[in-house]
Amino acid sequence: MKIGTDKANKLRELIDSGPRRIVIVTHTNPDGDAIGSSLAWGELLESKGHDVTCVVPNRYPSFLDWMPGIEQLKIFKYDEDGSTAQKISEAEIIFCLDFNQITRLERLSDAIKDNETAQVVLIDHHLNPSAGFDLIFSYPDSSSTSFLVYELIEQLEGTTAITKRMGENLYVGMMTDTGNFAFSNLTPELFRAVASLVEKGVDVAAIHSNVYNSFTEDRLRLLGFALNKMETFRAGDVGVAYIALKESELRRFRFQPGDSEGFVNFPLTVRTLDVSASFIENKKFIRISLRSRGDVDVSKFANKYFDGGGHKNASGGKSFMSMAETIAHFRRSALEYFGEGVSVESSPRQTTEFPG
Ligand SMILES: [Mn+2]
Repeated sequence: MKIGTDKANKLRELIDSGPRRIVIVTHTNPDGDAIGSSLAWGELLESKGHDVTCVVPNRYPSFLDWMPGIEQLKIFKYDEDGSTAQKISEAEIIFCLDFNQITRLERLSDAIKDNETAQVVLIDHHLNPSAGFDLIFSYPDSSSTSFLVYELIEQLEGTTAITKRMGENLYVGMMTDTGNFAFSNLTPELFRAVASLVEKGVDVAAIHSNVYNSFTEDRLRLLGFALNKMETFRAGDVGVAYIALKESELRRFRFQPGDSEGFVNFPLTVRTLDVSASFIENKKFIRISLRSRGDVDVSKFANKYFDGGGHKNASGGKSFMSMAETIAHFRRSALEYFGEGVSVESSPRQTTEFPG
């Protein structure tokens, strides 16, 4: 994508105007893109002499522990001495990365709202940003916020400003948000960016192994359990699968945050399935993740039935109903939305592939 010169200039003015107190925040349950883009953008700002604090609402998954600079991340949930809250209240600029609704950060939302003087800048790739930002870099066509940050830095400073450490962080976001370069929005520009990161010494194989081959035995067994529980049905022409995990089940496998990350992608490895959902229960609500392939749009679906959102092929939402009610609502909604109310149970599809 092309970042408008006017907007780029405004951003340049903002970050080139002497040392500032800057806070970078990202979304709840931060993933590789949230953290990768935050750390890389933070390092760039630090190199320009700013006082930078990167804040996440809650803990990140342990497979990201190795990311360069992650030990300096402030976890707002554990801000016992209030020092992070103070950083937020004193910030002159607040960057919001990889999410676009300030109201969805729970307690951290209030801390940001209470600072009425800071310039609030959005850098994100999710659809439909909310109001309340002073400067908006919203590019839903970008495959990750990390790629967007790469392009911003390229435009503002040139790629020479990107260090190997920043490259490693950006690569994590580019890799994880594209399902290891397998989903949509894979542009020539993205692969050129990857090539330039490799030129800086980023070790693609090592990062892949750090992120994807670092799970616990419990997590692998939980995945096996989840896949065995998978349910499927047809909504018209659309094959739908879902995985539901209750809190008591998660506890049996000593669930850690991030353990269910990616589970929702597995059903789409089945040729006849087009939509996959996961329902992961915690103490307060059920987290819903949705994936689809091709033209099947789970972003609008999430918005219509679960007050959620995201991208066409990857979205999510929350349910405050019980697991049974959530699943019933999901089944009804999927039949209505994807299948115009016609399920295979009542109207079997004609097949000519396997006669007899
Ligand atoms: Mn992202």
